[in-house]
Amino acid sequence: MATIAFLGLGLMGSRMSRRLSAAGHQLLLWNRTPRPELALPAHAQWVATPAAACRADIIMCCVSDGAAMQDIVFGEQGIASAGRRDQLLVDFSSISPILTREMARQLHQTKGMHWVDAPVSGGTQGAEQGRLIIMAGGREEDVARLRPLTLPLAQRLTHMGEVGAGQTSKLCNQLIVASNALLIAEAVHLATRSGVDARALAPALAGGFADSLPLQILAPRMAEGRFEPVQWKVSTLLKDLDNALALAEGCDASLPLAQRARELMARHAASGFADADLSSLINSYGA
Ligand code: NA7
Repeated sequence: MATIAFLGLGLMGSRMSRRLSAAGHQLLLWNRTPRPELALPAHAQWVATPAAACRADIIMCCVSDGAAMQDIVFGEQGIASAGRRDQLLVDFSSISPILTREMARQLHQTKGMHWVDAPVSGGTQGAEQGRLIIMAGGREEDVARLRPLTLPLAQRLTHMGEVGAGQTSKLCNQLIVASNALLIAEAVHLATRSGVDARALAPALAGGFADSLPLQILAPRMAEGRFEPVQWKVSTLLKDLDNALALAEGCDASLPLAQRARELMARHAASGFADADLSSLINSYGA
């Protein structure tokens, strides 16, 4: 079994690392803020810095955004200060494909390390159950090295192309999730205002053309005003929409719906809901 370093134990990383440990992998764990409340899984030990995590065979990261990846890779005591030739860095975070390509190039040039971007979809529920889907970008041989390690994490890993292609695919996923979440809030709002019990929507629409995992997860929570526990942060979707719009600008793609979703999501985040669950979007509709 490979020794795996896992950096970033937030909502997703804590669940993913627990599944890797349960599958028997030796783990080196690091989180920027110490998290003593997280029970240390079997076969795991804490390390003090990202650099110290580099004694693992493979380094996996799952942090908030591109700035966080820059910190843990190129910051003081970062991965770049201790990484070794042909060591593999796997980034499960969702960040910009443009930044991904730049960081991967720099890490390869200075350290000879290889990068696979492997953002995931499926939320905390998918992470908990090992049912995530992974969209990977990187060299064929690096993705092949990663694939067996993802068995406890994901129902599917698809190799989408060169470094950055995984992140681009994840942005496509997030365009659909963000617009869908906003439409679900509108549907719950319309049902409620017009006198239909919105709690009945998700079971009624199950299996029809409008059905989706977000509908099944978000609609009941919105209808009942249940926003805890946080499963998808509003700020996470906002970051993804920003990255998608920046990518679109660079390749002359037009994304009018994503543009509108970004405006609505930004307004919601600015009214105090940045760290709230996506189900809180219903509050923007006054019911
Ligand atoms: P969370 O639960 O908000 O967790 C974010 C993690 O990222 C958490 O471990 C943070 O550490 C870490 N983080 C944030 N900024 C930094 C910096 N600057 N340096 C090091 N570590 C940092 O997010 P999720 O688990 O839901 O999502 C993670 C990714 O998967 C994200 O890209 C999603 O879009 C998909 P902290 O505990 O705050 O010290």
